[in-house]
Amino acid sequence: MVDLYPSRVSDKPDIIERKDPVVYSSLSDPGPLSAEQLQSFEENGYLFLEGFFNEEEVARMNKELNRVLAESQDSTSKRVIREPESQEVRSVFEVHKHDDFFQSLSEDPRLVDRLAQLLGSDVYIHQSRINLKSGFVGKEFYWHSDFETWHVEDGMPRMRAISCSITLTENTPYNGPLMLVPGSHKRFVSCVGETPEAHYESSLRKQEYGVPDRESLTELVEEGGIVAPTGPAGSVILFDCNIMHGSNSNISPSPRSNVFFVFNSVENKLVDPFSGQEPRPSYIAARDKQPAKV
Ligand code: 6CS
Ligand code: FE
Repeated sequence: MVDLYPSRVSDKPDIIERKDPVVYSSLSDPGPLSAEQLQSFEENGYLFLEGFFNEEEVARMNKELNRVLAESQDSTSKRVIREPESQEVRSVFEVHKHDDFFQSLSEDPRLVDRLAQLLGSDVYIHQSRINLKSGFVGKEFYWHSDFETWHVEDGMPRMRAISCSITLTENTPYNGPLMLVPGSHKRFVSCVGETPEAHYESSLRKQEYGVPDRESLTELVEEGGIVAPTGPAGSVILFDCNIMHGSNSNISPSPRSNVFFVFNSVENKLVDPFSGQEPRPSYIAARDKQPAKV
């Protein structure tokens, strides 16, 4: 299969145009998102749905989050990723498979219908995780395009996936909220450097390959600026797989936790990774609808 988005193959970075649609359905097709929302997603690469879940739902989600966190603290499961400089839990992967509550959340028709509308097909979960970003110790996520990693390391051929981040704590300017570069989803930054073997073992704690060079990032930010949606717990941020994003570390006392589901189109099945390396384990990237349990 031809590689439409080569990355980590040259020692010079490059910015190329997106070769895929952003919204895969027509604005006039009926669906839960309005034509205005679809247009805004097309243009900016993200949608902020403030207060999407009600208070009762948020309280339940928080309770379940704390349960998963307590279960993970001393766990030796590979699905539990620790912070780069401490043993605090940073992320718990594949919660849509291993946890009944988060499984049913990932199947919530209010979410799935919106994702299917944007992607113009049935969808499945490519990756799920809870990100804890604890107070004082939660470290940053450096700037990156998720698609760059999913393409190179997982073999996701086209840009036809969308991330859905559900905020489980209030997102404030102080606790390391998600930052996005509007419009950057229409350009692909081809990154430099070769992927180390088993890169995920370090990248999920601190990503150092598959990140944009400073000149490209500056160009994207000069064009689109940076936004950091803030709002109450229970808000939803939908963002395109190729939008440039990141977040600062959290030195505030309160956590910034979110649950994160990546919906991929069933028309965009994974192929062999474009790096030529072994695919990452299925708890990070589902290679079919029934990934094996870890
Ligand atoms: O590896 C992944 O799938 C995701 N995690 C990181 C730290 N970067 C790329 C992508 O968002
Ligand atoms: Fe990301």
